Amino acid sequence: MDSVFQGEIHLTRYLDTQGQLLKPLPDNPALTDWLQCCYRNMVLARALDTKAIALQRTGQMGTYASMLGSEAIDVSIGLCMQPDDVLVPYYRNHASQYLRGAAMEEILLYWGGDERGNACAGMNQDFPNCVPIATQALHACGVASAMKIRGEKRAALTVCGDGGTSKGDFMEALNVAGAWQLPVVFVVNNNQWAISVPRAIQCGAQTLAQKAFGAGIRGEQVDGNDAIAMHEVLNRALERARDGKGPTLIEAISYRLSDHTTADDATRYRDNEELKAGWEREPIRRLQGFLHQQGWWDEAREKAWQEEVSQMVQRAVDHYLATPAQPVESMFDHLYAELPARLQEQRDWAQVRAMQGGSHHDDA
Ligand SMILES: Cc1ncc(C[n+]2csc(CCOP(=O)(O)OP(=O)(O)O)c2C)c(N)n1
Ligand SMILES: [Mg+2]
Repeated sequence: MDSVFQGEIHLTRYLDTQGQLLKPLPDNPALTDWLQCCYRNMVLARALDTKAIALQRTGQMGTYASMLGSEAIDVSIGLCMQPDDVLVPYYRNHASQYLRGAAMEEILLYWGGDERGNACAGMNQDFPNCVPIATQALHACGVASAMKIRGEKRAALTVCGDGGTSKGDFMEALNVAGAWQLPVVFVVNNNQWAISVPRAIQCGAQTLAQKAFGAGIRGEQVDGNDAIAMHEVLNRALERARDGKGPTLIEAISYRLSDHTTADDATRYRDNEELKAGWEREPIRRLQGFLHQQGWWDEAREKAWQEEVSQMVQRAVDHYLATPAQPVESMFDHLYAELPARLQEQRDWAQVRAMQGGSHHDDA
């Protein structure tokens, strides 16, 4: 028998868990500034995340999907994409959205159930949050097709979780991206859990990145807790896409340090030892260790930045809490360009009932 196909998946990693370099830094003079900027935004992301959970726990916000543990992935995406690339996110990319122009108070508004948070002026052509698993992978292929047809030097980047890679939508998206050689980058945030389903029983393949082979596209793994590695792998994939060299699937290995969402309690299905091991690998302490060793960050800067960050987040929270609720009929307003008559009728009814101060409980 002749071997007709060989495939290999490479893992990119620069930092060990303490932030020690495992190999020489890439030769890139801009990296010093980039890594400091990345670190500052990872700290900001964590502060926003902590506050968002506190708001939900105190009844001031709705169900929230934490980004605890995926800060290096989300911030690197936000910093590596060009403004005219298009982000097609899932429900855990708040830091990427913030860096691409969403205000923190808008992010809070969305999770507070207010659609205005999903239509931020600063987000340009980026897509809103996608909650139905993996459907966004196909939307990103549509965006990338348009870019290709127009001959534009842009890329679409979409994110999903490890569980999302089991959906037909994901496999169909990889297939069309390969068949049409689309300028799209698929980032899989492999945080090892899909609610209560662990990665080990999610898929029989050794890596999720090798799903790329079936579609004829590039696939690779990266340590998603290592910002230096994320920077390299994302830039390479985005440049290839913009240069017409085709799509890439990036499996970013991370760990979900939080519950799935605030509606979940992971202690019911997850071993505490595993969580403790996850904290040993977390991205912020790792990058902080590295920056300290290089003399690019110190205690004084850390203290000043922590203070600034808590003020920034508090300002966003104040703004969010002071935003008057939308009228009840606004729930119909982002569904159709032109509302069908039946829904228009319901909208009118809701408006009248709200003006009368009624609720759905008091009549039939
Ligand atoms: C089509 C669809 N099916 C089921 C769900 C319910 N659901 C929400 S999150 C989730 C698990 C996703 O896990 P993963 O893809 O690993 O992403 P993570 O949340 O871990 O980042 C499921 C099944 C959904 N939102 N959409
Ligand atoms: Mg997951």
